[in-house]
Amino acid sequence: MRTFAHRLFLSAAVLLLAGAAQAEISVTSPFSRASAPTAKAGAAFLTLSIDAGSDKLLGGSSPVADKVELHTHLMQDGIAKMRPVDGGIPVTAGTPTELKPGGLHIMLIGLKAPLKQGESFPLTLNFEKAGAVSVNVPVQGPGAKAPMAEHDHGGHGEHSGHQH
Ligand SMILES: [Cu+2]
Repeated sequence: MRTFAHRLFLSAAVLLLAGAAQAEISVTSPFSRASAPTAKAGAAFLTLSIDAGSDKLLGGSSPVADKVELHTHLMQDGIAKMRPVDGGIPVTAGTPTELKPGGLHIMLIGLKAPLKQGESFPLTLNFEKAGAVSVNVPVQGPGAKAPMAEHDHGGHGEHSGHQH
């Protein structure tokens, strides 16, 4: 079980880091959007925070895509365009870094299968100091702009599929 071994390794790594009083990275509110059957790319959004000092997100990997890139949106001639981020995404204590639709995001390039609403996939993020941090990313509706609220697990599932 590669995944299990991987988790054990991560736990051990986290314990070692804690022992050395290293800053700890938190990845919260991850979400992705359902992709069209023919889509070759998808995106993931999440919030990064660190309890002390600073670190930098350098890249990542996921079994659902050939390649994971860090992107941002820039306005060019009045049109929002995606660009790969140069030099990584910094995370500083006290200021959570939000990756969200229309801004910084994690691009999943070369999707191996469509992302389906209600499913989730693993994503490993690589940080300059903290190394690999894994999260599970739930897939929401195609127009989702934010992760589903914690208290909203039942009943309003359809709501996340609407574009407002
Ligand atoms: Cu992108």
